[in-house]
Amino acid sequence: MTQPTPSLAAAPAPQTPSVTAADFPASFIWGSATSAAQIEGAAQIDGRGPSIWDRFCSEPGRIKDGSNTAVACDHYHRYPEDVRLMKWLGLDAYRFSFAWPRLQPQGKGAWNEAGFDFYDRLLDELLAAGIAPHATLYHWDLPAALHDDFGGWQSRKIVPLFADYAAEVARRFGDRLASIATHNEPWCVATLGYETAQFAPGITSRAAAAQVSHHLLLSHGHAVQAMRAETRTPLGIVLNHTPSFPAMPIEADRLAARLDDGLNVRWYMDPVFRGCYPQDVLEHLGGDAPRVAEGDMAAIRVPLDFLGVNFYTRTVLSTQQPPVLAPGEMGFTDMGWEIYPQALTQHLVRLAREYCPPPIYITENGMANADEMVNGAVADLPRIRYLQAHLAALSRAMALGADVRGYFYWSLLDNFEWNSGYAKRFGLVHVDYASQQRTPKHSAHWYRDFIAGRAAPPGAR
Ligand code: GCO
Repeated sequence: MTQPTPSLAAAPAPQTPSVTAADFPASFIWGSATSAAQIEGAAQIDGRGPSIWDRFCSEPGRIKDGSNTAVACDHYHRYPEDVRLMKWLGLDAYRFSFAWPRLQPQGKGAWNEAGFDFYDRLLDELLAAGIAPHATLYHWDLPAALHDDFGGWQSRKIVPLFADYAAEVARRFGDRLASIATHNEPWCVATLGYETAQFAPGITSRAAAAQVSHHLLLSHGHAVQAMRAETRTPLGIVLNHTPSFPAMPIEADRLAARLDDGLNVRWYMDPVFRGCYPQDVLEHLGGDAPRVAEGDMAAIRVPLDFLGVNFYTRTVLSTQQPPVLAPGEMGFTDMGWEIYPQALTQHLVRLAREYCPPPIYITENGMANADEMVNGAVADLPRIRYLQAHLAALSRAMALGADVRGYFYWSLLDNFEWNSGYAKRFGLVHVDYASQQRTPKHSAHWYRDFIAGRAAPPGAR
């Protein structure tokens, strides 16, 4: 069945947003997010094993500015200062990821106690500051040994290993974590890592990418099951959703948008919440479709406590030559991504209607901006506008029935933006990589004031 996809012509015009935190429920969680490989540094310290991203960075031409993750924001050593920044911001919650190669350098076998000690200290610091830690198990830094041994995510052998790692984290830290997500953006891992080679490990095979996506999903199901035996903390998965729009109200563009939606959204939502892959995408993949064993789909469709949605932009699909481009009425970010907040409203409402998902967290939303430090200040007005517009769009979605419980701005700090290196800045806080000095941008002040305007909790009224 072909679902109607909204056309550009029908899209509502951007509105002037005027939302405040008091417009959200008092229990709504305000946070910010990071990931291990992007901020920690200390790549060869205290027994951490190499990851596929360390490897990828060392291959000439892979990272636009030739940089690597060896030092990044040096968060491994500066985490107390970073937690102080979070407290100054007034955050309720912080989303971070565990580096698997720091906890288990070979991806199997011995655990690295120095790695567990680091996260132990980080969690203590967060909890002492009254900030709830939301963890992700896999934000792309696969232990390189697993790739060398059997091709990493390409092999089914990784599934029980990931479940073991998940269970160990849940056993050690479950009681101090506010939530655990298995994977971050499996679409990026599979497609950018194994089909387009933009990300580690840099492979170009559609069949490999499809098989990787299945192993990621299967490992999610097995990991959730393994963690349930160890902890009562809420468990879920984080998916990146970039809604697909036809450029013109013509059949060819609609079909292109429908397929793009299948590859990005439904390929992950359908197995997780319905226990099947979408038929149209299976047909599109043909002989490249993944091998699925009996029982896999039931294992993937494990009950979840939350769904994390990462939303940045939309994709406009055009079959014309030359292609019809996204109009960008609200402009484009420094990544070249169109700013289109109304797709967030539309998409969250659609998810609620089509999937009845568990409570949703916006686990990432934010923009890269060509920030400049002038006289010690970063006046990042475009980021403030982006935030305002997306929070207004989120509030509209909630008024229309989307059950969203929290919002995490991406990112707390400027950091290693994968194959863009350090050239793209997403942070609320500016990082001078030479001195490691942190400077809150104007957007950080704005977000701080915004959060401070929240509704008082019922007991405090
Ligand atoms: C993600 C990425 C982040 C990126 C951000 C901006 O989860 O999408 O993991 O690490 O930095 O999305 O591209």
